[in-house]
Amino acid sequence: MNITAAQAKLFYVVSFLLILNSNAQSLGGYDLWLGYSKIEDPVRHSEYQKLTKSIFFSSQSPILDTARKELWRGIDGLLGQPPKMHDSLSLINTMWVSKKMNLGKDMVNALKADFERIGNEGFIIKSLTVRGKRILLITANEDQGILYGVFKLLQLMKTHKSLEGINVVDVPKIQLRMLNHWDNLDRTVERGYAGFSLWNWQKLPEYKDPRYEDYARVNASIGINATVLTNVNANALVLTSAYLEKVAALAEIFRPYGIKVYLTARFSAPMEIGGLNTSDPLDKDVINWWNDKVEQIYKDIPDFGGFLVKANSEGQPGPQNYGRSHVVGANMLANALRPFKGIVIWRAFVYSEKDATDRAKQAFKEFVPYDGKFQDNVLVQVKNGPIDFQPREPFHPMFGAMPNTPLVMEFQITQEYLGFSSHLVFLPKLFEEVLDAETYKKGKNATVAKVIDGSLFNNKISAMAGVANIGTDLNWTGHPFAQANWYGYGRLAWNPYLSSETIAEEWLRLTYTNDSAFVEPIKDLMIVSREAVVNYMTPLGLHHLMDTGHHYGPGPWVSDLSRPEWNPTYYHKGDKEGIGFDRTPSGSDATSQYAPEIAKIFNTPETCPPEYLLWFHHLRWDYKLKNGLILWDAIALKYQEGVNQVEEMIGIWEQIKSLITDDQYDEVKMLLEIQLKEAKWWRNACLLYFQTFSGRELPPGVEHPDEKLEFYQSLKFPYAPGN
Ligand code: GCW
Repeated sequence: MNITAAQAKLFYVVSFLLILNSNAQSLGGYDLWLGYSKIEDPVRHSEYQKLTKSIFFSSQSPILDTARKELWRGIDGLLGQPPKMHDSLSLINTMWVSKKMNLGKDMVNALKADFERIGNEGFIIKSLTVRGKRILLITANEDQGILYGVFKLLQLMKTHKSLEGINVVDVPKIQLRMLNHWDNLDRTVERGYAGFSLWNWQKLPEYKDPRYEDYARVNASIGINATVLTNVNANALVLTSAYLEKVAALAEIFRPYGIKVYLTARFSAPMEIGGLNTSDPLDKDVINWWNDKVEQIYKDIPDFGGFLVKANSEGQPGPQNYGRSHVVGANMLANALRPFKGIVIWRAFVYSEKDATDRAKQAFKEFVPYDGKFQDNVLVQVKNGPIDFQPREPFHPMFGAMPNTPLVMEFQITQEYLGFSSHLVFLPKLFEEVLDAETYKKGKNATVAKVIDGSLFNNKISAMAGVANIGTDLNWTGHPFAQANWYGYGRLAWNPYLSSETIAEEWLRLTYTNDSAFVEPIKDLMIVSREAVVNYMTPLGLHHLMDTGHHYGPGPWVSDLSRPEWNPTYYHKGDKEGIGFDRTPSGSDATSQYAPEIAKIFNTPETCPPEYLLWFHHLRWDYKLKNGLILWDAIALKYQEGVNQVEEMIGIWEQIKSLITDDQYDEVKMLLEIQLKEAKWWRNACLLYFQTFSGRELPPGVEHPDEKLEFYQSLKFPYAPGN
């Protein structure tokens, strides 16, 4: 090495160290689970080095280019030196990355069964012997499969998995794996707790923030292939030419990552931006307007995905404004999109202030009779539970009740009712509980996951949607552990049968370290976190006790809102006698919307799982639970248990201090302290309030509140985010 080269190397090393240093201080978390730092384990390092010494990778498309770039970047980082990549195949290649069409006949024949399984998006990673030489093969039918295969390989390497004899055949079980952004055109994010919207509409289309590509890359790494850019409380302006140009710019950036763009369609757009005097879906001019609009969109965005629509829900306009049904409205849009293979996703989140029956029953009542009446490019999107993204709800009874309509699962990744981005709550535990729930439609073993992936009723199209928790915060999600919810959502959209433990472990290894002294205890912390939030907010089936509007903190006493079902008192129905919502046949009869096998279990308090007890029953304060406690004591002890669980989480976190950087440690520690303070706030406020009905003392083991009820009731949060 001559002097200049040595100097250059020194300069490189020094600047690299400087970057590392500044990363730790100011860019902590930006890389999410995709940081590629050098693998220290010498055994794995040398194994991977041998396998990736010479890579054949012929790329002839934008998506393959993306895959190739990622592979290069990953190996360069993980092994500390860039790989040699070749466009043409030779026997020196130790690794082949190639689509099926570029493989030899013999190999295609040998892998025939696998190729038949993996469809357009699946992939194969295999260790093979070709003419006496070991090679590592990544192959797929289509480009997108190669991209996912590359990400998978890099994840395996990052988590130090041996690639000797590897044989992975993986295919997504759900076709559309979507994010729903509730992002407004002014860049505020409804229920967003991680800064502002990523989409800088003001500077688009010319200014393409590099973060857009980072966003696409991260999503592709977990298999997300669709994104709805705008809020379901929609603004018609996004459908004007000026905005569509901007949408097209984003679509172009996302395309090489296999991600399609969707928009929310405001039903009154023909009037608001089209100059018509009606938006009646049966009006000829309205139909023509949408047809022209869709044609215009596809001119700019040839692979545009379609529309997501919130109609006649919480004041949004819809077909019912003209006396037409959801079916008529959805099918009108579906007709406009069909020639371009676009789809309509119509939300079932409806409840009317004019319907005095139980809100939990309304979506089912309104939508189930429409089963089979929607066009085949319409999907109906249903929230996981019948009320609204509570810490715990039973699964929505619509799942399983509409065999002839593809239903989209809507999960909320952003923590509207779960402590915003201040509380550590690992949501895959919640998602898993819903997906694993038994519907008893078509007999046993008919889980919600099977409804969603289309396997139970043989639906031709399947989808899952997650309301994004992403914003302009440096680490994207506010709480570092909220990244795990984004990651975990993507993994479950790919495979709704994965366990939350598996997901937690993957994420921890990819994000923090492979050291099991860290991974094992923190995995336990994550798993317990979901039950903790249920316990300190809404134990034993209580729900919607959050303070009004912003949903931050407890407000179980709120009873003065214009719509009855916006009041927490509507949900807990606490009185001198007892507490809980009677949804059995003697009450609202919501249980009859479930299969008889389940209704039977829910209908009697003795058989109802304790976690849903007060969801389905109004019980006396001295009702005796199976565990021997009277209801009042059980509620109080659950609130205390939630607080104790957060204390345990802090204890676990303190134990791993030496295993991560100070910045990483401190950030989560501070947030956990907030969580503890707020868990106590929840316990105190709710117990003091419910005590005004029960008139009973707190049982031993429950800490006494340090303030009076009036104090908690006087707290106001005019600037709580996301509202
Ligand atoms: O939970 C409610 C939220 C609203 C949201 C609505 C919905 C986008 O509080 O902010 O609106 O659900 O899902 O449409």
